[in-house]
Amino acid sequence: AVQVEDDRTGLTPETLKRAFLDNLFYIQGKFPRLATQHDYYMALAYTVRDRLLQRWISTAAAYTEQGSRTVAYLSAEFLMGPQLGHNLVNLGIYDIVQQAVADLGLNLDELMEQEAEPGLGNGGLGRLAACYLDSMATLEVPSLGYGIRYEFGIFRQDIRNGQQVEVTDKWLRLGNPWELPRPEWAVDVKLGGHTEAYTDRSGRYRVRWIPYQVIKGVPYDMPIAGYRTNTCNTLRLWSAQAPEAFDFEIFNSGDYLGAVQDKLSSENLSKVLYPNDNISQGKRLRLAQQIFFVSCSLQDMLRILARQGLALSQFSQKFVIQLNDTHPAVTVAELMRLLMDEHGLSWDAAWDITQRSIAYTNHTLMPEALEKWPVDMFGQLLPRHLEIIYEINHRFLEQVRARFPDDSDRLRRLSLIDESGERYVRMAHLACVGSFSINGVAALHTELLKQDVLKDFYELYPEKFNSKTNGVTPRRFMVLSNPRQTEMLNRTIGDTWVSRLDELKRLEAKAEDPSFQHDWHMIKQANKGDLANYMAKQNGLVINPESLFDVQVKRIHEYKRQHLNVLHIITLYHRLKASPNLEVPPRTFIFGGKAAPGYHVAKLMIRLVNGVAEVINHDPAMRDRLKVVFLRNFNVRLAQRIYPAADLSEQISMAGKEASGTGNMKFALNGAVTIGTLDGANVEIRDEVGAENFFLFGLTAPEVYALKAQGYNPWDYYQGDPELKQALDSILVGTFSRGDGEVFKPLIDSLLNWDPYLLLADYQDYVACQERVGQAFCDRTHWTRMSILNVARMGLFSSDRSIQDYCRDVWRTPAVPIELTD
Ligand code: 26Y
Repeated sequence: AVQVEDDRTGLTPETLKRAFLDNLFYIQGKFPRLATQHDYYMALAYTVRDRLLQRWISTAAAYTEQGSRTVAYLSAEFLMGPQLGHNLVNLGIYDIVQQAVADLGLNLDELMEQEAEPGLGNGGLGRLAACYLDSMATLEVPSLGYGIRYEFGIFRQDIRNGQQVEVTDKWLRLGNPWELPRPEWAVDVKLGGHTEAYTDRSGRYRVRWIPYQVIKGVPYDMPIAGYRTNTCNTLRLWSAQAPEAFDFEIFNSGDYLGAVQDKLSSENLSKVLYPNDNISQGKRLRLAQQIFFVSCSLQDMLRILARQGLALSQFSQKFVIQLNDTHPAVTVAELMRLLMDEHGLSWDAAWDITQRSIAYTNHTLMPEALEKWPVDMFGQLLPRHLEIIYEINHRFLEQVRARFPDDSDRLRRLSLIDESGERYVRMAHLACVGSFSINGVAALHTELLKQDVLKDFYELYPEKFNSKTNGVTPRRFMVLSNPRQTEMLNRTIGDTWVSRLDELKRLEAKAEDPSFQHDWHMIKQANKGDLANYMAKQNGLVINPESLFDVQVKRIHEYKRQHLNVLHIITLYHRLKASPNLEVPPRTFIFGGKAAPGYHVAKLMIRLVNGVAEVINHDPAMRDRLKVVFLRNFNVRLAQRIYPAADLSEQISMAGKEASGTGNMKFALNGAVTIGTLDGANVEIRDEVGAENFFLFGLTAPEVYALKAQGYNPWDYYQGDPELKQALDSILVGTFSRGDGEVFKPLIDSLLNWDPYLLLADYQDYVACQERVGQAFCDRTHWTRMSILNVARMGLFSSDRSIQDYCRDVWRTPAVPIELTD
């Protein structure tokens, strides 16, 4: 018999080409003469999506039939990055598709460039959620990601006159082939209004919420394919719409324009991602976004439970809800409300389910990032939830009082309501009380939570606390982004490391092998050459690929201390001006990252990098010695270009401030050596790679606290170190702002008078450490060996390991292998 491959599932080159041209014709409505590169991208995306759908449907069928225990990962952010390439990798069809499009005279890289990346997150927290979805699918763990389908993701960053300019991210403009709208599963979310008590037919006290407004949430599903498994999980993102019924009433009352107006304000809810990272501003719309996606998601879970014929009492067996920080913490009150008010459960029954179902991950030690909502605002938007929170608090404080009699101070500290001034609802406290598990994202971070930020909760519930060190997916951050290193790894140790990253250990045997070292070095050089070409195009600079690529890419924040890096650059510049024969390797300093639009000091830091770049890059004496590059619009796509080309990874936050970091892991996995403080996961990275393969500097977290307690005076350091003084003075007099002595004054004043992140205290040690980096880089064999060993010892930092830890210790979710049905 003749075998005919189905056009929607077949994987031979001939079938792929036929499917591709078919989609170009029937979905894009184009033929080759008229098609744009974007049309071709769309045709290819649909071709890939068809192949995902087969897995997606089989997966959904299996979970439904088996009633599989499922992780509901609730996150206000999913920083997914471009989907086409990643899906090709996970489906195992990258090479064959590359060949198929080449046969049609097209270039896969160019097509991938057409995709607008879903930038539905700010930074680490959102990207972590995306890595975890990849790992859950790869490990065949049933999971549903729940979040918001922001119409505008994180803004695009332009640089004009050295300054950040924000441009709206219209990522949906040309359509999104990676989503399926599911209007049949839309749900209503109530906002505002008031509550009424009543007695139901059986004489029970009940509460009814009469909302001011109802908003419809429509789910859009994205497929999440595991790496070479049949599993294809779902990311379900909610889009806000005005409900039809609501329009209808106003239409009938004749207020047509008013109706359209109301529709707009409803749809505002999912309009834009708040661009703040690690700073909470207490905005009403942000709280509305949180209840919106939480309520939609919980209602969706209850629908799934019912459809599978399971009872409410089985909720916590069917689902485990992971809260990605406190952004979805209102889950605790909303689940209580749904179970009691909408499904008639008693308080005790509802509380039992709630508190068995929810687990909470904390991602920050920054006090200003801990979310708290003014009680008035909260009550106006969520009157019923405020009542429930008061009741939870009442019962909770009773327990505390029983455990710690006569400790009113402790009660005040633990209360869900901050009553020290204006009254606030403390979302981290709500999350702690309502969950069975509380975790930090690196060993040091979890310890600091226990000793400091959540100390009182630790004393109350030590059994809830656990640590889960973050991880990153090697599929996106190695296989897709660094094909050269991937190929070399495959050639050396086979290709099973992609889903068993600890197998990289086997590279250690090669670390001393001169021919292996040579090949390793050549790969890094080729990757640096690619990035140099990109920088030539973007920044108009001629970059020497032999120079040390010294890279700091991450959100711009004072605690991350990009300006400490700048102080080192200025110091090096002054040294080279004073001693032109100084023996230091040529360096290219590369920066990238966005500043929150309202964070003025962070924006000044960007301006300072660009000001220093302008002076150094135009100084003929610095040619072939120093270059400074600020790469605009750091996003997932750009990150994938940068990590493979880095020699040195800058992880220089003040100890005790960076919860974990994940960029640190991506750099090391790509063979960069780290210069860093003992902060976040740096501690564990150093333990793994060995102290001799890591450049450590700076105060430790306990030393930071001690210095602050003893009274820190930055002025002493300024006066005591001529090079530091010279660096700061040169900024102040306008050397890097075309003679303008005002521009950077707020930045320098803050350093000299306050310096909350101890830049001046760490400066000397940092500069000395950078000298050792420079010397080490000059010994190519030594440097290459360090690079190899960093990669070989990165096994622990796969997000697969993190997810296995969550599954074992928190979720108790068995894997569910999927068989393909057609
Ligand atoms: C309150 C709200 C405006 C807010 C929005 C975003 C608060 C925080 C954030 C984002 C936080 C974040 O990205 N935290 C990072 O999480 C990573 C993943 O765990 C850590 O690696 C990183 O150290 C931490 O800063």
